[in-house]
Amino acid sequence: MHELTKGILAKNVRALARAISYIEDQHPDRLTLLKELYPHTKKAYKLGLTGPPGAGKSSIVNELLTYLRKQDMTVGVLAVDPTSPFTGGALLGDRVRMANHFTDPGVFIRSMGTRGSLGGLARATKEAIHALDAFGLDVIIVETVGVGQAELDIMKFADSTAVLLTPNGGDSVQAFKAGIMEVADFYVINKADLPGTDKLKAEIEQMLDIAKHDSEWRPPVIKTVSTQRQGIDQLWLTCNQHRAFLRDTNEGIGRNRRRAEAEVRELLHHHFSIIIEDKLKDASLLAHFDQLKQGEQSPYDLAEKLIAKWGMQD
Ligand SMILES: Nc1nc2c(ncn2[C@@H]2O[C@H](COP(=O)(O)OP(=O)(O)OP(=O)(O)O)[C@@H](O)[C@H]2O)c(=O)[nH]1
Ligand SMILES: [Mg+2]
Repeated sequence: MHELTKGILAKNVRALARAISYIEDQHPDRLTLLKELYPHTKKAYKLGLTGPPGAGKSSIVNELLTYLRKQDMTVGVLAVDPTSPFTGGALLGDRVRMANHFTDPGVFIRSMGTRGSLGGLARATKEAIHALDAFGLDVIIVETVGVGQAELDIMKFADSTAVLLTPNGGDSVQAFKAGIMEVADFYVINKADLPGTDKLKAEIEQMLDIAKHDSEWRPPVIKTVSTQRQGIDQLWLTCNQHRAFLRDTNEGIGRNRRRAEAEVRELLHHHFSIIIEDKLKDASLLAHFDQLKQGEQSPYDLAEKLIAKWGMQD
């Protein structure tokens, strides 16, 4: 067994941090670690929290941490920012927002940015989730900013996905456009102390009226004021209700299966794209690309030729 696997199973925080760096950097031991850790995963409840910049995600996470720690639950937080080059330590904002929890041994907080996440932040994030899960945390919270495709990919790996909106953001319509309805298991209207909260709630409920969603689960819309610690108990109650829904219906099994399948697909895509990038480094290809430039060969012919040359035709 790998030293870091042993460390993680023995609840050594440094081993966990190192393993996540291995995952981000695609260290040669990465797959060995993931294989060894996998049988020890699946116990944690994974909550994804996404929403526009400044919606109060970190503030909510901070309050949730306080709430869960009072109930003696251990919690891991991955703060994922696809727009940030920072990784490894913690982003400044998260450090400020979650300051009280950084020294708590029952809490593990890690920021992940694009730098260092070779092969994609979404991949690195869900592999990091596996590591946190194997470490034995009760709850894993993944905070991602924005509602772009990268975040949606990340959110597919949560048990429950909460979409955070604010009444002042004017972001509701935008969020719905980005396909967020597909991933939202519930909505959190944060900054409910600001005007426009009821209007936003009505808008979301209206969307839900016409949208297709699981017949047994209509995504609830809850209100929070994270700066006043309001609604955090309701948020956790909603998490538990959704968790029970997953457990008591086939939806949970279906999701796990889809997740595992997606992960295999991604690993294969990743594997083959590396092979192709490697082959493309071949210097003899330069002449071909020159021909393309001069219009002597079409991209279609060249792609076909290379596929045949590499023996990759089906
Ligand atoms: N009025 C009000 N302000 C809030 C509330 N929750 C958070 N804020 C403020 O909103 C700002 C952004 O909060 P963050 O928790 O950093 O938001 P975030 O979504 O994590 O931001 P990014 O990670 O930068 O995308 C801070 O100044 C908070 O004090 C709330 O319930 N009401
Ligand atoms: Mg934040």
